Amino acid sequence: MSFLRKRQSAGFSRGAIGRIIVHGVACAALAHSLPARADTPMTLFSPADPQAQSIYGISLFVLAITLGIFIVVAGLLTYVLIRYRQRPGDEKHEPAQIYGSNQIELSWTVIPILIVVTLFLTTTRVILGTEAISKPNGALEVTVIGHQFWWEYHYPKLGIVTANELHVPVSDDEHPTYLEMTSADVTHSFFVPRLGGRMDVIPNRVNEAWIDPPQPGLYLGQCGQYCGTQHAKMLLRVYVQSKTDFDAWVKAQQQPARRDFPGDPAAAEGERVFLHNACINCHTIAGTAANGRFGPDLTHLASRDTIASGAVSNTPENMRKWIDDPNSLKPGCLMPSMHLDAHDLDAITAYLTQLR
Ligand code: HEC
Ligand SMILES: [Cu+2]
Repeated sequence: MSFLRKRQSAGFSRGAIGRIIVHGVACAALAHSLPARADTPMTLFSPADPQAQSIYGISLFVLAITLGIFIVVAGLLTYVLIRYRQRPGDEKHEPAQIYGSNQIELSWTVIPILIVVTLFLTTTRVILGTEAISKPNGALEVTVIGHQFWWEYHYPKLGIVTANELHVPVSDDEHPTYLEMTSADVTHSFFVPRLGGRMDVIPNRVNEAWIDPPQPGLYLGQCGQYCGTQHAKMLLRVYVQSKTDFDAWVKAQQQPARRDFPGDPAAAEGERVFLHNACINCHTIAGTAANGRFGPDLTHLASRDTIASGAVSNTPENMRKWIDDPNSLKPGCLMPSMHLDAHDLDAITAYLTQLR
């Protein structure tokens, strides 16, 4: 029994109707035939945690009802179009004109009201059911801050700050991950389709959500709210790890940045160049004088698989290209080109690739 299932009295997908619909709708057949691998790309049809599952259940329910409406309306329309089409000799007379039928008017008023009330109640039940769950003591807390066009993550109790790639432990009964979310500039939306719901990230407001993934793996997401030029490259990655892997990651992230580079003069030179450039106004590297907050924390940059919010993979070539001119990889992003010469570019790249 997972965390949600144990507590959520209103879990829609657990209900009998939910099960009937899940197995009854064509989409469900498609979804169930999809591989349940944790590293599948973003898909709405393969929910991986209980909250995503109950949202999936309710969406199938809504889909089933609207499909029913579509079939009835389109069916009647087709029938009437064919049955009462114009035939030779019809030009002379008008069809019978019918005014005011109580039965018909009542039915097209009452039936839609019932449908809307049903949709409203079932949806509310799922929303309240997931929101009512109180935070267990063992929950991992993460603060998510949306920026144009990247994600900042703080683990307040662990003293970790990182960007774009969120690491969380596999959720056993008592260890879901609570996300407190806000934005540094405009409205964004934290959206990892296979985990939890989609939650807007709004300036001057804290929204809460939680994810509860039972399987390790990589879950992809992206900003779900248009937030500017590079909205489409505001990707996010959630690494769900076993308890041991997660603890090892935490340990590594808690270290200050590497400062000595024996046998690697390029990296040492890179550190010097970095610390004497405007980079430090926007970026933090823990343990150095760099403590800017405008851009992502770079303390353990090399431990990430991607840079620029998932836009490109973290290779020395991409890193150099990025520092040379970020706009070549992410046009419109908010890091300016520093117009460094080749020597400085090579040195900073050598330095940053050492920050494991
Ligand atoms: C005006 C502020 C600013 C300055 C100055 C700046 N950056 Fe950035 N930097 C940013 C922003 C904002 C991002 C995030 C861009 C995005 O992903 O859309 C970023 C992203 C990065 C990234 C990718 C980080 C990641 O985790 O994806 C690297 C590496 C980087 N900057 C290095 C540098 C270096 C090296 C310098 C100095 C030569 C520098 N930056 C100067 C604002 C700045
Ligand atoms: Cu965004």
